[in-house]
Amino acid sequence: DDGLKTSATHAIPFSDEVRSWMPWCRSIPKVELHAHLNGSIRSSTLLELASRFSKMGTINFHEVQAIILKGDRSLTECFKLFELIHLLTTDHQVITQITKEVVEDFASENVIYLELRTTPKWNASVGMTKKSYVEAVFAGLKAVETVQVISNSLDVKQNGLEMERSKRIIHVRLLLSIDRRENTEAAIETVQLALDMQKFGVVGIDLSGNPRVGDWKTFLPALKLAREKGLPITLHCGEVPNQSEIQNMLSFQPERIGHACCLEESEWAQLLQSSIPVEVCLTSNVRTETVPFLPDHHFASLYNSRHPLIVCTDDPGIFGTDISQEYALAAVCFGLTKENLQFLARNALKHIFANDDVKEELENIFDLSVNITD
Ligand code: 6MZ
Repeated sequence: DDGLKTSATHAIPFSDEVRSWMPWCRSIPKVELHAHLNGSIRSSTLLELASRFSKMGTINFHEVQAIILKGDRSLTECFKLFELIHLLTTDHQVITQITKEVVEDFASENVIYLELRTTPKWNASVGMTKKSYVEAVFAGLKAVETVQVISNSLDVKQNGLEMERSKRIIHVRLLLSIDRRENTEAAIETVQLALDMQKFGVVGIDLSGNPRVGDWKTFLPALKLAREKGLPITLHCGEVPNQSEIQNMLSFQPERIGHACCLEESEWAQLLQSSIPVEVCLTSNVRTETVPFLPDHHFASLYNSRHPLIVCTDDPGIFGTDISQEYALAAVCFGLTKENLQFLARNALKHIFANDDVKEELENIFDLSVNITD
């Protein structure tokens, strides 16, 4: 199926052209660095879960179905949907299942390195702690069937990659997210958990959640702890206009930022000067109306300034997109060539949080594939 997942709206134009780019965009190896686990769930799985919950009388299936299938949604509606999704997924088995499916879906788009981010959650009623939540995510990585998942360097040594050379490989690492609704203590708990679980494949910290909620000062102690311990950080920055926060974030010099939509001129200059790589999420920004019209997206300015950027999906499940489609949109809206896209895909490796061995291995895969996909 080479069809576009989203119906074209006035904000995302040129659907025929985008469609024609899809097979090629799918065929090249890619790196995904900004994808939220619960935002990447298949709609079919969400509907299945909704049906299960409605049979128990907890929710009304038709109401939930209407919400899930709705196309465009504002940023506020988006966070309402996340509350609903979390209601359906707060259970170890479900977390394991969705992780497995999400990794299989990224692998089917030829993603060879995935940094998946998720907010560790606790829920006493199902015996869930932040730690057991993350363990359920790792169990999902082990359950993947369609490709061989490598999530840490021990995997490579113990499992002997040679055994399964017939299967394609995807490297998956986790970022643990701090939700902006959390207090300092909860944020620190997440950082400590990330530190404890580095050996299993946690490689960094993300700050995300409703950008209209929470205060920079609340998260700073946790972020400083991560920094002190050498854990890389990516921040959702400038999803809404909030000058003082944007300035604080840029001055903190995180290893990467996501979005960077609502920067004033001086902040924009600060960003360009900083060389902090930006995770760009085209469809997400347009769907949530943080960027009104795709061809006006700041991708163009970043790209033309040769600022490091990474094409990412954000929440492919809820925005009806996938990483190949994001590359196709970039090609069509900003007039990029195949060579430009291949450069972007390979260049993303420079900004991964996994170690240099992984980078080198993946660079080889890219270089081998260039001849095949020309
Ligand atoms: C900010 C977002 C987001 O962590 O439960 N999340 N945070 N901006 C966005 N742009 C649309 N999209 C997703 O995945 C879902 C969570 O990721 C964050 C929100 O905190 C959301 O609840 P996990 O796996």
